[in-house]
Amino acid sequence: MALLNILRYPDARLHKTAAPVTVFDESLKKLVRDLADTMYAAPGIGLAASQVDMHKQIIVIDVSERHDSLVVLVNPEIVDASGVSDIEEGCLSVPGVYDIVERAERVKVRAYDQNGKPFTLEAQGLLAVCIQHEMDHLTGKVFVEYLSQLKQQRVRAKLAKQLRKSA
Ligand code: K1U
Ligand code: ZN
Repeated sequence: MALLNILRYPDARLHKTAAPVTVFDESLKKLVRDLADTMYAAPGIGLAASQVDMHKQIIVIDVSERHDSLVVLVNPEIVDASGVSDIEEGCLSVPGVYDIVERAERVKVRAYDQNGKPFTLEAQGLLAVCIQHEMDHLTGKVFVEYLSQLKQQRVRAKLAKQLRKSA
């Protein structure tokens, strides 16, 4: 089991765009296992490869209480979205910050699993919000960037204080 280092906002590497996966090999399966182990250990309900400085289109999510429903999305694409959700979000790259972002309530996602098998997933509620949050990471967007400038300034000040305390 390997736990990966999660980048902290405002690290510039969080703003890189992830490339599609083209080869479904053993190293991809290992990265998926490491991402899942890192997510469960954090603990979190989702993790995008971008957050561990691996700029490939890979996401792991598990919103179950028993940690027994891992969803792996490789090269995900939202093909349908509807409704409006206002679930409070957190982010392992922005520890201690929670806020509401307007997202679609339901999404239909097309993706591949770690073996290269294509599938379609229909999600709603927290799973749908988590998928949208993690897909934003793949395009270099962090959820706090949806917040007002004032809130973003406060987030940066809070994170800078956390950093000073831990130094
Ligand atoms: O950093 C991330 O992208 C993961 C993030 C995912 C997420 C959470 C809530 C709404 C949208 C996306 C997290 O997992 S933050 C931690 C968290 O939510 C949590 C931690 C422990 C137990 C339950 C939830
Ligand atoms: Zn996040």
